Amino acid sequence: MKLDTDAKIVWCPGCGNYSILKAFKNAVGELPQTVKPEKMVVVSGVGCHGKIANYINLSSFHGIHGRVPSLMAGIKLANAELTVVGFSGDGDTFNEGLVHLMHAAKKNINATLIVHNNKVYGLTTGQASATSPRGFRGKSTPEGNPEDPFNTVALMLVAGATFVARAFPGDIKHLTEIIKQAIMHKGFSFIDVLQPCVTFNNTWDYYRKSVYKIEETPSTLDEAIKLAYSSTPTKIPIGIFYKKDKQTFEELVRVEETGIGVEKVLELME
Ligand SMILES: Cc1ncc(C[n+]2csc(CCOP(=O)(O)OP(=O)(O)O)c2C)c(N)n1
Ligand code: SF4
Ligand SMILES: [Mg+2]
Repeated sequence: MKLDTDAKIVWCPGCGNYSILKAFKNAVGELPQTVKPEKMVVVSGVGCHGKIANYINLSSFHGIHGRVPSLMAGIKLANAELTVVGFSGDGDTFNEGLVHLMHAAKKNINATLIVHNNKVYGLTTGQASATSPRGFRGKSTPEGNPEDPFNTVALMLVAGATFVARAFPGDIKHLTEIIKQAIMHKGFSFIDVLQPCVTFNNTWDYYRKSVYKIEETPSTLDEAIKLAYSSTPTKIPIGIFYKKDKQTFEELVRVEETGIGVEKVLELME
């Protein structure tokens, strides 16, 4: 299936988003035939990353800021047969939409979230986000960001995500493999992508020198959290931090299987 669209790509030349787009298209092409592209839905948020929905020839929903995880949940509850992949930004996910993210992970919605974590608000031209490093100088922090960033992987592990990974777009093959595994995982899959923003936070050289591949996925949550906190500015693990089998929210509340009515679903969603 042709995944390209006629839309003109407007990302800055050299933006890490191109590699995320390429890795996703590769992944879709390499998925088992049981995953049908016509049954896939792409959801995107607000920010430079959000335009990705226009560049992929699959059904899509370009949502509002911070609500990608909620849209993913709604789509899965309406039709659990769909394969849902969300693309969101760091500001989108960890500032505006943090609560939505945490609850989608807690519920173990069977969907995949790919975060374009460029550690800056790209579309609004360079403000610090909740993942910007301390000292980051941008439009909103000209003297340097006084705050420490979230440890995004640890946050997702604690929230209950059942597949947690980090990747770097400089290694498209590795990113492709992780996207494939995330999509095939039954449960909430989170991929933190260290995306360079060439215009406001150009981290290509920095990440090329500092990322290293995790040799073996930790077998316990404790070990995964330790690995998440082992990251230093010069040694950043990429790969799969954690993977666990657990019943999904859809399995627990699907009306046709459980007889639970829509009122109960709404109550559980509160
Ligand atoms: C509710 C709401 N608040 C704020 C904005 C303004 N806004 C648009 S994009 C953006 C941040 C984008 O940063 P990020 O999510 O990191 O995406 P990027 O552009 O870096 O891909 C903000 C604050 C908005 N569109 N909607
Ligand atoms: S501003 Fe940054 S994130 Fe946005 S398209 Fe340009 S390089 Fe990419
Ligand atoms: Mg961003």
